[in-house]
Amino acid sequence: DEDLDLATTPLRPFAPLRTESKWSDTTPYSAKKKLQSWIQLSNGNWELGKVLSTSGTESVVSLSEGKVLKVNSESLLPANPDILDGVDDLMQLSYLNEPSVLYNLQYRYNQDIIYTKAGPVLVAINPFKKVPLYGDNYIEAYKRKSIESPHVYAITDTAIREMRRDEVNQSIIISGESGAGKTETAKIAMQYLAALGGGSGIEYEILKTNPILEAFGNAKTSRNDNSSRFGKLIEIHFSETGKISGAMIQTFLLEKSRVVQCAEGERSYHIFYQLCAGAPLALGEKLNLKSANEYKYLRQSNCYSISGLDDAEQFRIVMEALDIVHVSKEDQESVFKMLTAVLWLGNVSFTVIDNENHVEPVADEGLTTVANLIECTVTELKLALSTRKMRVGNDTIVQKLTKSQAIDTRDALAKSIYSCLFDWLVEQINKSLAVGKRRTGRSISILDIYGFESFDSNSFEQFCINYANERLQQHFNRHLFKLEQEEYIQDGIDWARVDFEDNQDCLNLFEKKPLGLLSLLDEESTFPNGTDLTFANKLKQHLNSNSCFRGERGKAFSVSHYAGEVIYDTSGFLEKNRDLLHLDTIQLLSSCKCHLPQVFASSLLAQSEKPVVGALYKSGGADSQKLSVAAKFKGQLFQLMQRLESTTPHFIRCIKPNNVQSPGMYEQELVLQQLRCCGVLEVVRISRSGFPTRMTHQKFARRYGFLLLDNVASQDPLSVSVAILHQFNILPEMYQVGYTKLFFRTGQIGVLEDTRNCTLHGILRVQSCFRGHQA
Ligand code: AOV
Ligand code: MG
Repeated sequence: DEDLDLATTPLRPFAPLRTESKWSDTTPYSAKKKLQSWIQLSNGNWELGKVLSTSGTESVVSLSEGKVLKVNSESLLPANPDILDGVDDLMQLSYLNEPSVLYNLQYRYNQDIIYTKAGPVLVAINPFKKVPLYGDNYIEAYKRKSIESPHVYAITDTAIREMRRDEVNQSIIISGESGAGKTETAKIAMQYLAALGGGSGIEYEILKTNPILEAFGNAKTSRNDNSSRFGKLIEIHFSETGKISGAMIQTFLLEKSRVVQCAEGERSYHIFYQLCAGAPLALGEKLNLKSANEYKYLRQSNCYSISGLDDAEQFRIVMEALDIVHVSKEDQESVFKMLTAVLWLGNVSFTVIDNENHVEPVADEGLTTVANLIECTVTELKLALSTRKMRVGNDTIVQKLTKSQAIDTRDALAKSIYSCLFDWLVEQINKSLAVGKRRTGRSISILDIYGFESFDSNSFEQFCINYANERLQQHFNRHLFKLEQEEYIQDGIDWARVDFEDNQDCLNLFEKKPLGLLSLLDEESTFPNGTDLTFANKLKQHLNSNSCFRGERGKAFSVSHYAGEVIYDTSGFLEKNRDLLHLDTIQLLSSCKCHLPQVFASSLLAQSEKPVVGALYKSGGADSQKLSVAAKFKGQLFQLMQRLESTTPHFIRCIKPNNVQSPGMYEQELVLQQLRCCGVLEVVRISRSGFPTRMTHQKFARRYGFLLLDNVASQDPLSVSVAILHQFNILPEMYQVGYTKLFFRTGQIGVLEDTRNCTLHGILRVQSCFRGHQA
């Protein structure tokens, strides 16, 4: 009677080797008395109940508060014995069905234990409140390994150890939906690295990059009050002595449309509100700075503050951080000038000057302030905002702009200034953190990008963000599933193949040439007559047979992402992808006396593939040689993936327990959906039935050979390895010997490591005693 056996055996360390069906231990079992079972209620939630009787296909179950229910026996799922409540690692569960996993996570979450292991992956559930799990005492405890409970500190510690042991660069890859806690998790990991690798003072600078980048790159969205609107990879370098020697930050695609446009209830970038609220009086006067509600760019979304957040105080924190990363006071003032110029640009309005609807900017406070701040003349600014130079044949003619063209030009200028400013800041930070020329050590990279997003209306930004998440998901899949399986097979290990969710089809939908989303977008973007509608129609024409694609009404289409279906509205896609900046605008910036606009102008010119001025004057007057935004983003992502491929990855999956950013609310369905789509359940299933730890015979023999009682120095690594396994009585079912490697079940290598460490320490102690005696 297998079921009863299992229920009374408190710990079932591993599943049978061959897993035939996908969920072998979730197949409905014949309900038995005494057994606790999961019963799904009509609202979709699972509740624990006891089976009172079973007849035919029906069972009578008792739930909490004396409720009794008649259910189909097939729908019951077995529950784990109480002794397994709240285990640290989901791999320890006897029954790995969905309600059991959900319950285990919730059981811990209710006690503010927000971290749980799922085999090699760390699951972090956002508490939406302060939890007492961080700080020096905890860091110290994890460092000394006196706490075992899963934690970001623990996984970061593992990364450091593996960096030293294997001399391989490491990466900590954090993923999860918007608002799930990625950025907070990244900061917690950085805190641990800084504490362990500190000493030179550079670690303090590294931590201070966070408030700066968040101020300039995060904003309140409907999903998250502090949503990252850019992706970030921070590579922290360690010297051979294990100290932090420097760092480098790479950012990905900042959402610049937010500067000029943002949805009701959301905010633009934090820094604007911080500046308006926190600028010292003298600075405010110098900049002619008003309060946030005087600026159209900030007014349109009707939201100025975030509850529980003091923008003025944040501004002081950012200024202090800028000092620490060595941005000079003079440069800081230029930064604030640029920000204020962007705000005032939004207030520039236009009046019609002829009967062809051509316009001219109104010469008001807005216009003059912008000119003052970027240090150009009002006339130059006026011209740049209302005309466009074009080359016709050998002549250059000046074309007047219509109102909508002028507004687009103004907004494009505001967006460019902001995104150039962001890039410039990152560059300054990188200079300050620069790793010395002697790059001998190793690095740990932390990846925190924007999470998967699905709003009521999704545009080009969500398209790019979700594409990036799709790529990252593939990296996760490849690493944890494909590579593992291939390794077993290559090494001749007897192990069943397990299928897993693969998102290659969705990636193909994006990347295939010439008929993929990205290619078609770029193609349409280069057609002078291409519009969002022609783009949408082209997609429907070419991609309808792809199972991940569906044409929607009008200009919309939908994509089945690994994390769910998203409907995209193509409005604005072509323009955002072209991201044209007229040469007039670049020329305006280069003619400014202030040095930042000049820097921006040259970097904008450098971005064009062929910075031949003549070419920029072609019909439309625009720079048509530039790489499209999507193409550039794809290139960046590929580079990122290549970099990550050369590291040992550590994955953290952040989970959002509710959509309202509230503490104590655990919505089962929402959590389950995230667990399913991010592959956590699959990971556990595969890890448990496999041998997650492995080492080559050579390495194993080198590392543990000295522990052998009998001298086998002359023997080959395989014999040494086998001798070690025998000496330590490692049970045969806990390991497999492959052609080149040894494979171990979870936890086995830990025993050997402990013995090794004790022995080493013992030797050291004996040696130091001995030296002590001599002295
Ligand atoms: P995200 O990075 O995953 O979203 P955040 O890291 O910004 O999400 O987390 C959102 C909010 O959740 C934070 O501002 C905190 O209030 C709270 N939070 C997250 N983790 C913790 C924690 N460990 N302890 C306490 N509070 C936490 V996005 O950037 O939107 O994808 O683009
Ligand atoms: Mg974030």
